Parts: sequence; structure tokens; C-alpha cells
Amino acid sequence: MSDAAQTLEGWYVLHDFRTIDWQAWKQAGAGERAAALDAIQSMLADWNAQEEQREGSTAFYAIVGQKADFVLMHLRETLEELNELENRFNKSPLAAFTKPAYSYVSIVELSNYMSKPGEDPLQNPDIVARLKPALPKARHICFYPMNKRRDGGDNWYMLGMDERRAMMRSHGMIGRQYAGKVKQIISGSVGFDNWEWGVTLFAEDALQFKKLVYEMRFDEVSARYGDFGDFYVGNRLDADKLVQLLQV
Ligand code: 76R
Repeated sequence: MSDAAQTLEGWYVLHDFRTIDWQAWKQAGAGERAAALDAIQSMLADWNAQEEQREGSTAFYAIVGQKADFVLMHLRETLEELNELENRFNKSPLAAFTKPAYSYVSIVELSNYMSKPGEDPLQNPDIVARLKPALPKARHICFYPMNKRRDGGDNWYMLGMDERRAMMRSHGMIGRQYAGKVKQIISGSVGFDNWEWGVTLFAEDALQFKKLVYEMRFDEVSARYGDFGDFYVGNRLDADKLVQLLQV
């Protein structure tokens, strides 16, 4: 048996994608719409306050295309907190005008492929910060789930540690060329959801998602061993943009 990579885990992650029922929203009275908007604005304010207290982080983005209309991406210490967050939304008046589109449960993960021998990673403040990150306030988000292939001759999980480490190094070198342009959060989801990882990317310029993901397709670890789910891409929402989005 090959050695499993050692992983470090941070905050749990819920990606909660919703579609807006525009017909119901347009038919609602102005008072009902205002109350629904107030309730979501106060949830967003509470989540911002929790982020300032370093108790978690929440990103809120409109999704382009028909897969969903928006996503709430929550990071928290426990699965119970994530469940409370989704249920708070479900009980809020805006939820009556939305339908679930997709969700993804995972946990922020760093693996030891690139770690320095002999170093205790949890003594490194950069690593600790990456495990419990404040999500960037970038203009765009991109999310997709992925697996490492287990298919006949192309089985990632049958490769030795050294071979996997060499491939992950090459992967990391490509990634590093996008430093400052794309911020990635890798979250592990084995045992939690239908794929093995969630990949969440943030960028000011959405085109950099395409450039990065395309370049990685030629790298062996993605070319030979990567299998990908649906892609979701979107634009950052804040209190004002939410008012605009819901204006009918
Ligand atoms: O943690 C590190 O920064 C060290 C290097 C590194 C690891 C271990 C790294 C760097 N990644 C790692 C692990 Mn990654 N990553 C992806 C995708 O679309 C695709 O082809 C793949 C989706 C992207 C876009 C991306 C970006 N990475 C992983 C893992 C876990 C593998 C395992 O444990 O087997 C997955 C699934 C994965 C997938 N990666 C980087 C990036 C970027 C931009 C970097 C550079 C980060 C930096 O140096 O700042």
C-alpha cells in the first residue's frame, strides 16, 4: 500500500447555492420583499461581525448562468455551525423565494507534499492562517469539485509518495505563477460529499480562472489524474449589490 499524504485540516466549509424564484418574488408585495431583504441584510451583517471576531468567514457571490443565482460560502469551526447557518437562511423570509440549486460540504485542507522535513507545520503562522482563512473580497469566485482518478493504469492512489510529491511540486509551480492574481482554497471532501475536493478560486480578473485552469490541464497531475465536476463562476455581492439584484 502507498503512504497516504498527511493532511492538515482547518475550518469546515459549506457552499450553499440557491436559485431565485423570480416569479414568486415579483408577485410578492413590496412590504414582504422589504422584510425579506432586511432579514438577509441582517444575516450578512452578523456573518461579517463573526468574521471580524475570527470565528469564521462568509463569501457571498451572484452566479452567472443557469446553474444557480447566488452562493453563500461559509467557513466555520464545526459542522454544527454550518448547519445552523443554512437553517437560519432556510427559516428566513428570502428562502421562500429561493430553491436549493447545489451544495458542497468539505473542510479546508493542506497536504504535506510540499512541507519542509522536520518542521512542525502548526508552528508556522502562515500555515495556520491558511487553514482558517478570511475569504478574499475579490470581485469573482470560481468553484468546482474534483477527484483524483482511480482508473486502471491511471490510479493516483496506487502511486508512491515520491512520484505524487514530484507531480504536486510541478502543480504548485504552475499555481505560484498566479500568485497575486488567483487565490485558491482547497477543501477536502472525502467522506463528506460526492467528490474528493472542492476547489474555490478568487480573482479580481475572472479571465485568470480560465488561464490557470487551462494551464493546469497540461500538467500531468490534472491531465492524467484530474476528473472535474460542474464549474460555477460569479460576481461578488455586497449589501448594495444585493439591493440591485433583488430590485424588480
Ligand atoms: O499548498 C501549497 O500551496 C503547496 C502546493 C500545492 C498543493 C499541495 C498547491 C498549489 N495545490 C496543492 C494541492 Mn492546488 N489547485 C488545484 C486546482 O483545475 C485543476 O487542474 C486543479 C484544481 C487548482 C486550480 C489549484 C491551484 N491542489 C492541491 C490538491 C490536493 C491534492 C492531493 O492532496 O492529492 C488539489 C485537488 C489541488 C487542485 N494549487 C496550488 C493551485 C494554486 C494557484 C497553487 C499555488 C499556491 C501558492 O503557491 O500560492
